[in-house]
Amino acid sequence: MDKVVINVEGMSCNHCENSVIKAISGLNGVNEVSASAANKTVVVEYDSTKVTNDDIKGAILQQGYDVIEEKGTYKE
Ligand SMILES: [Cu+2]
Repeated sequence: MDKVVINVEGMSCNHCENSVIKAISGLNGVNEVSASAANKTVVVEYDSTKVTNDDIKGAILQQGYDVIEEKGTYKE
């Protein structure tokens, strides 16, 4: 399982966190998602053979939030 931390701009409350979590959870291959408006981060645990970072970023952008940078990917 791979894990990525993504810096996301624009999340301001619980509702924002939930929309991002819901969008990413809907992608095939995503195992676990957490989002923090306070930290401006989204952490995703996923299977890289099924879903890519670009797919995940796309889901965030589609919700109307900006992806600032990918802080790092690592295997778990
Ligand atoms: Cu919000």
